Amino acid sequence: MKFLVKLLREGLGGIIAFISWITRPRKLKRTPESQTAVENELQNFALYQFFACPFCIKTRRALHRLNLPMETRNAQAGNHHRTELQQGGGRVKVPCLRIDENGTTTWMYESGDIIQYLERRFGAA
Ligand SMILES: N[C@@H](CCC(=O)N[C@@H](CS)C(=O)NCC(=O)O)C(=O)O
Repeated sequence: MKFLVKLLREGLGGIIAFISWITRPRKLKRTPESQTAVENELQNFALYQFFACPFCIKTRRALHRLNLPMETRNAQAGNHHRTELQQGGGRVKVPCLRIDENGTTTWMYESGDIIQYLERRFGAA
């Protein structure tokens, strides 16, 4: 039964991920210099996520729209990124944005908060 629920959830998530992929929004355009500067900043960022989680799909969609090619880390069971998330952030909940800046690591949970933060920091002024 548990297996069936997992299969259904992941199947549905896969369909949502596919629909989201074929209806991807247009990417924000920056000058090449400004895009390079943004990508340098993104070296300090990573998104812990599951491929088929609807909240992660929503967040990845925002990354695409904001033209933020950020590293994504799979936090599914059995993956070492899950342990990092549990130990660093304090819980396994995705999406979670990890920001390593000025010698501090911030673990930001909640898709709405992550998207709002990225829009404020990297969105069009
Ligand atoms: N309100 C949260 C919901 C996130 C959420 O429920 N994520 C699920 C995966 S779809 C999760 O991490 N579940 C694991 C758990 O709760 O332990 C958001 O918008 O980010």
